[in-house]
Amino acid sequence: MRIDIITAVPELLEGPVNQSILKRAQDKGLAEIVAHNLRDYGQGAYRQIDDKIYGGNAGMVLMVEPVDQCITDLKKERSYDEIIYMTPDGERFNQGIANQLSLQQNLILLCGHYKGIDERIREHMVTREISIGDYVLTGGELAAAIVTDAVVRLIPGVISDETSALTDSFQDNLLSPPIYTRPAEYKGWKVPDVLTSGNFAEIEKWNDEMALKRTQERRPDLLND
Ligand code: 6GU
Repeated sequence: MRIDIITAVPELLEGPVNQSILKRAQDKGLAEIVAHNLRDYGQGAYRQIDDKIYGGNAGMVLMVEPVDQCITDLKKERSYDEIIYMTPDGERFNQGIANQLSLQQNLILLCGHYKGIDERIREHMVTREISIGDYVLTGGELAAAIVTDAVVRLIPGVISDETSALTDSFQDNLLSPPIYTRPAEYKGWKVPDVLTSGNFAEIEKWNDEMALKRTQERRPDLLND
């Protein structure tokens, strides 16, 4: 899978997409994550990429032309399954959307900045709009990093234990049960006996019950989805 991220601030993405599991996924050839600096498509000697909003509102907007040229260049190289604009007024991101996107071959994530982007990009080029939650960020980059992380970790082979992505919280609309590791007792704080019992049927039952209990207590909304 290939993810092209268009941004005015590629530095914001460098850490998140080039460390740890996402780095390993790229080293193994399972994912290719490429940031594109909109400034390279800027206009004139100052490489302008933003301009004042028509109609008087304060603030700057990403211009049509640099974004169009960047996307057009990318489309010459390959076809894209989705061109996703990262925006607080998009569809709220969740595990289901991550699952869907992880099945695609080529994605573009377009990061807005300032007050946003010229609406014509959204009308004519963008195929989907995603928000990561009901709060406002300074730009779409951190949101794009989050979407990239959630999607790439689902690609088969990225996480060493293939089953682990499937047993995540949310994959079955349930939160994870509590988990423990050695020692079985620390400062008198004990691991539940069932987990050290070696009775795998009982352990599985306990895990299922705890997952349900935790979901009922903390996120009852998930049980109604
Ligand atoms: Cl995708 N972008 C921005 N700027 N703010 C957000 C967001 C995206 N999702 C939630 N808040």
